[in-house]
Parts: sequence; C-alpha cells; structure tokens
Amino acid sequence: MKVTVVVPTLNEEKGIGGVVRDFKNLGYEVLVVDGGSRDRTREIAEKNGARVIIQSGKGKGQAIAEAFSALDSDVIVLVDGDGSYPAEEVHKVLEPIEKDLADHVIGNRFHSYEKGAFTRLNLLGNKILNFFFRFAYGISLSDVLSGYRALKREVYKNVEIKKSGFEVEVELTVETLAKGFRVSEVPISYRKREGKTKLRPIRDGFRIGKAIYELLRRYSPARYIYILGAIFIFLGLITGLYVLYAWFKGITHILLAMLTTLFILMGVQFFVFGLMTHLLFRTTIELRREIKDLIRKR
Ligand SMILES: Nc1nc2c(ncn2[C@@H]2O[C@H](COP(=O)(O)OP(=O)(O)O)[C@@H](O)[C@H]2O)c(=O)[nH]1
Ligand SMILES: [Mg+2]
Repeated sequence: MKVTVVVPTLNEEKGIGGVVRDFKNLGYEVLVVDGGSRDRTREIAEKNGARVIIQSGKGKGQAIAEAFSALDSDVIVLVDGDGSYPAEEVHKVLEPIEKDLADHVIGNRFHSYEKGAFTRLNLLGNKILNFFFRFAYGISLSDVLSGYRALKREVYKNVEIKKSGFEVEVELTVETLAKGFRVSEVPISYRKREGKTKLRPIRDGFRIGKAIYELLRRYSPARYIYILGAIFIFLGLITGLYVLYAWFKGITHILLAMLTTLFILMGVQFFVFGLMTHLLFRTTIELRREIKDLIRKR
C-alpha cells in the first residue's frame, strides 16, 4: 500500500521541519502544500526531504483539494504542519484501512491531549460543534474537526471539496458518508502546536457550524428539513404553553395564539416536506444503484 503524507502549511517554520523529518524517518513520502508562507517553511520542508508545491488558491480546504487531484497513492494521510499530531501514531489511523474496516479514518484527539493543546474556547467550541454534528447527522463521531486522517484513494478521488477554509474537515467527513464510504475513529494523542494557530476561533467556529447544517443537505436532505420543522414546533410549544398558562389565569392572548397555530402548522408542513424529500431521495439513490448494477452486468 503506497501512502503519501499531505501537510498543508501556512507560515509553519517552527513545526514543519520536525513533522517532515518524523514522517520521512518512518519511510513515508511527504507532500507539503504551501499557502504562500512568508517565512522559511518551504525551504525547511524541502531540506528535510518533502516535495513542496504552492497552492493555486487560498485556504486549507483548497490546499487539500489540490493535493487530492495531484496525487494517486493508495492512501493519503492528512496532518498539520505544526507538530501537534505525532508521526509515530500514523499506524493507528492506517490500521482500519489496512484491515479493510474503514475507508476514511479520523484520529480522535479527545482521548489524550496535552495540557494547553486546546485553549478553553477551542475545547468548548469543539464540543459544541461535535454535539451539533451528532444531533444533525445521527452519527456518533466525537472529533469531526480533527486534522489527522487517513483516506483511501476511492474516497479522496470521489469527494467534492467546495469549501476552501477550515470547514474542510467537516466537508470531507460528510462527503465520505454521503457517498456511502465507511468512516471510523481511532484514539490518537494531541500536543501543543509550534507557532501560532491560523484558526480564528469565533469566526471559523461559526463558519464550521453553518457548514455542518448546510452540508446536511448532501447527506440527508430530509433531516435538513426535519430540523427546520423541529425548530418551528419547538417555538410553537413555547408560545402555546405560555398562551395556555395565561388563559388559565384569565388572560387571553389572541395574537400569540394565532402565532402558535402558525408555528405548529409550519412545523408539521416541514415534516411532511421532509418525508416527501426522504422518499424522493431514497428512490433516486435506489435507481442510481440499479442503473450502476445494470451497466456492470452488461
Ligand atoms: N496551504 C495552506 N495551509 C493552511 C492554510 N491555513 C492553515 N493552513 C495549515 O493548516 C494546518 C491547520 O491549521 P492550524 O492553524 O493548525 O489549525 P488548528 O489545528 O485547527 O488550530 C496547519 O498546518 C496550517 O499551517 C492555508 O490557507 N493554506
Ligand atoms: Mg493545528
């Protein structure tokens, strides 16, 4: 199995040397996709034996998409250039693929992380986004934002990466699931990074949250609509309970009662739309599968 380690970098002169050296020492080919670093990142990476390319666009996501189309190895390992993911644990993310138990493996950082590897805000944001992911997709993953991953060729050649920035981890995960590949998680350790983070926690956190919801359309359009329905019904329950409570006290809120009806009806409608979408989506998928089968049998 030919494995290539892909490292997106942007001003990582402090960490990149060690990262490249460690993977090289383990015998792996390393490709650094640089986002136009203005420090010595590219020079240090090359000196340590990595192949270096400069990405044509902007953002970590675009860099990774470019690596996917440039390479043709059996497996790609994705890792940060900041030294936060230990190279000696690469066998952990490779193992499920070698044993044919998964097509895309995520290194779960929450198993053991060094003190200070996550800032408090970072840890909270990660927990919230992972919780939201599990709620929206109904899939129990604990670390969808991890940067340490292994992907089989079928996966990285098939996923469509449209998000250019830090939403890329979520998009990779969702695309893998939506295309019917198997995702699994393995525990890894996570260390404090060298140099400064490129992630802006609040801004990027919101972007990632938005991406989790938007991408749900690709995985399950029905769930996307059910969630809207659930929000409306929830609003209707709150206003409805309040209207009832006030009514027992002798006060009648006519406008709020009308609003309640509206919320509940909208919610129910969304559920019906969701159900229809579900049927349509399932039929389309089944048709597509049967067409594929027919073509194969011919
Ligand atoms: N090529 C490229 N790499 C980037 C860009 N932004 C961030 N990176 C790299 O992506 C990796 C992850 O970013 P990092 O700042 O460590 O984010 P964190 O791990 O989520 O805190 C690091 O190796 C960064 O240097 C970019 O615009 N282009
Ligand atoms: Mg990092």
